[in-house]
Amino acid sequence: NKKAFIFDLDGVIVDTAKYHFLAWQKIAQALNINFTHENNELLKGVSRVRSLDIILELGNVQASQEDKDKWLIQKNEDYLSYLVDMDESEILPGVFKILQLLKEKNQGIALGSASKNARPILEKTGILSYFDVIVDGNDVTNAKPDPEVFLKAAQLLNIEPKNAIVFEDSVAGIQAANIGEMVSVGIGEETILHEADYIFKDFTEINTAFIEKLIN
Ligand code: B16
Ligand code: MG
Repeated sequence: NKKAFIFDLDGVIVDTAKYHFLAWQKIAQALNINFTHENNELLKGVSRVRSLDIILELGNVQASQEDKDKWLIQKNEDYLSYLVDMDESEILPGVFKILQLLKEKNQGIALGSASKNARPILEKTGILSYFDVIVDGNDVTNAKPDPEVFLKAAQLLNIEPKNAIVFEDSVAGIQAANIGEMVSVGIGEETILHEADYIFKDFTEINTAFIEKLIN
C-alpha cells in the first residue's frame, strides 16, 4: 500500500531551533527582554510572526507594526547567516535511513513545515531529492495546530489523510496531525508529546518492522 509519510523540518530532520534561538535572542536583548532556552520551547512549530508576538508578550512590550516588521526582517537575516555553513552533517540521527527505506518501499514522502526557509535548508543538507512534495510556510494560511499544511501535503501526494503518517516534534504539530485524522508520530519527549499515536526519542529508535506495520 502506498502511504504518505509527512515530515516536519525543525526538530525532526534538522535541529534549526538552536539557530532560531540565537537570532531571536539578539532581538530580545536589544529590547531588554529576558529570553531563555526554556522560552524557546514555546516557539517550536510556531510561525515567525507568532514567535515575535510571544517574545514581546514575555517582555510585556508593545510595538508598532512598523517596528515588528523591521525586527522580523532582522531576525530572518541573522537566522539565514547561521544556515550558510549547514551541510548534511546536520541531518538528525536515523533520518537518512528512514528516507532510504521509504524510497525503497515506494512510499510518498512529503515535507510539512511552518518554515519559509525550508527549501534552502533541504538543499544545503542534501536531502531535497528525497521529497516528492514540499509544503511549507509559504504555502499555507493557517498555522499548526490547524492541519492545513499536512492536508495539503497528503492531497498533493494524492493520498487520503487516513493513509498519512506525520512525524512531528511539537505539540501543535501532533495536534494538527490528530485533527487531520492522520497517524501522528511524536519525535521527542513522551511527557511533552503524549497526544501522539506513537512516540520515539529519535529516528534511530524506529525500526523497519514499525515502518512495515504502518505501510500494511
Ligand atoms: P521561519 P517546523 C518552524 O519549523 C520552527 O519550529 C519555528 O520555530 C519557526 O518559527 C518556524 O518554523 C518558522 O520558520 O522563520 O524559517 O519561516 O518545525 O514547522 O519545521
Ligand atoms: Mg518542528
